[in-house]
Amino acid sequence: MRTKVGIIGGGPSGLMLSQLLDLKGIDNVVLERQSREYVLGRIRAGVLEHGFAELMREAQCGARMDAEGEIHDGFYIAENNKKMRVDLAAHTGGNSVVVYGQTELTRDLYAARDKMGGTVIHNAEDVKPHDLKTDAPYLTYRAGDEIIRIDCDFIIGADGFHGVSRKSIPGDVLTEYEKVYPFGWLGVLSRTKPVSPELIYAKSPRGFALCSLRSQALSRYYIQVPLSDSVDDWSDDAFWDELKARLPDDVAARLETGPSIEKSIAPLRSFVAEPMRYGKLFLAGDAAHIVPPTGARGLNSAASDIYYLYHGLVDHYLNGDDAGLDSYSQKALARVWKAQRFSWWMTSLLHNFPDAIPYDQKLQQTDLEYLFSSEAAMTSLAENYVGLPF
Ligand code: RFL
Ligand code: PHB
Repeated sequence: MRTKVGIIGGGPSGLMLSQLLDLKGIDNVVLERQSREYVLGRIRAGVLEHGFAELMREAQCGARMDAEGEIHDGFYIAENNKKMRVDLAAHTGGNSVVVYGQTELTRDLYAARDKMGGTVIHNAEDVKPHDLKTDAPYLTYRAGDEIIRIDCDFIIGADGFHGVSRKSIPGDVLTEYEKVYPFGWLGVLSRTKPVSPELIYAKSPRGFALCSLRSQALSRYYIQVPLSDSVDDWSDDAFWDELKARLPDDVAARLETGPSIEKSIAPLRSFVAEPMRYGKLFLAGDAAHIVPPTGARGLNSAASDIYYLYHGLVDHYLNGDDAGLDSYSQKALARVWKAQRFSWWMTSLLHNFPDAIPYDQKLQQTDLEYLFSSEAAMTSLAENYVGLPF
């Protein structure tokens, strides 16, 4: 088989790039290790920044997001039994975010790929990129007993944090920066009415909690838990009790509880791999960088990589200009690091750190007080949360 762009990973990054390239007539193939059902069963992001939503529209996949997603122009930070509102619109010249689940947007991207007759190969085992430093790179994968080869001009590693792409860059070329936090988030999805029309990020002496939503009938809640906890340690009742104990009294009193329809723990980690290009291989999204979910930046950072790559590849194929591809790693990383900084800051502001000394706790308290007393600090939070320009 031969294609122009071989894409490893059929998550949001890989599917979005595939769709955008196809719309420009640039032939590509997506290789996904899992089944479609498995990919659509993962519950992840809920908040999309403006730039991501724009890219969905450019990919001709924005109709359902625009009809069913909710525009949010603010959220709350709760502490000490009080809720304080972050007015995103007022601090960003009217900007906002879209609440629309990653599961739904992935479904929309699959539907768009099907409609255009795009090639997305599922259950592709042992995917391997080869000859990345030559002009004839290729991919292989296994389907049953058969090894299939795909010759490409470029290979895109959009295969998430545990993928094969980053691992195929030699160790002496790649620098990895990592910070592992001493806690995770236990998330619950439930068919209940959300406790608040806008998200609530709650700081509490018992640990962080987040009230989010997927729709007016589907709620998504998270609580900070020690890394040693497992999902089996948390019955639904124990989860609801702990969540209530971390929320302001009036919010806890209104909380509608019900059976969980999904429950999972995600460890919190910050990670960046540099550079994001090795010969004909380009890394994008979680394959190159991940953030703790506190700032809702993960998927949104992936979107800016895809934006730069898409334009770089279009310039290469349609205009014979390689400047965009040559500057990809540098441009993408500049924005990636800003998302890293913001996610680290929001995580540090709102979580309980088991090894914090009283001095650290005072600084954390002061950081929060400063935020709600300074227009400049609030503007900085708001412009990062809605997303810096691509
Ligand atoms: P993905 O989604 O991990 O997709 C990668 C795909 O590659 C496949 N794969 C392989 N395929 C072939 N061969 C291999 N060897 C392969 N290895 C892996 C995988 O099966 C998978 O289908 O990466 P992508 O596309 O870069 O997308 C990144 C986002 O998924 C991620 O950044 C966000 O979910 C992060 N995130 C959030 N981001 C936001 O912007 N806003 C949010 O509100 C938000 N909330 C969250 C989040 C992530 C969370 N978790 C669970 C980590 C909330 C949570 C709880
Ligand atoms: C979510 O709804 O899953 C969500 C929302 C905001 C975050 C992280 C996750 O910061």
